[in-house]
Amino acid sequence: MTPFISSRIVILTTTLLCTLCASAGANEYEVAQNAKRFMMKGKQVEKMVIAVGDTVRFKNEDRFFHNIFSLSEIQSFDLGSFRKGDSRTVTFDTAGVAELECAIHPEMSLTVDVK
Ligand SMILES: [Cu+2]
Repeated sequence: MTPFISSRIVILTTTLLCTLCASAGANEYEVAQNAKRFMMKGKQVEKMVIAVGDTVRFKNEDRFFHNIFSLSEIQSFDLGSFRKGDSRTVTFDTAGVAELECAIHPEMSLTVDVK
């Protein structure tokens, strides 16, 4: 095998492995906004622990708009306002703690601990 071909195989293999490890084990969680609370599987949640690379789907189950934003150092975002039945997703790609709030309902907050 020529050095050229073997180095190409190494690059291809590395690329394939990295693609697999990036997708392996990544979970998607659904967090509903219901009665101005964050809910997971029907129970109120104030803090959740996820892994780097996991995605959280936020689904509005209330009859009014919700918004979700984070000013946290690990990940800052603003999902805008979305109506009943609509959802928005966030993939957390940095370890640390993110504090999420709703700009419309200041009493709503959720801590996402990304391990
Ligand atoms: Cu809200």
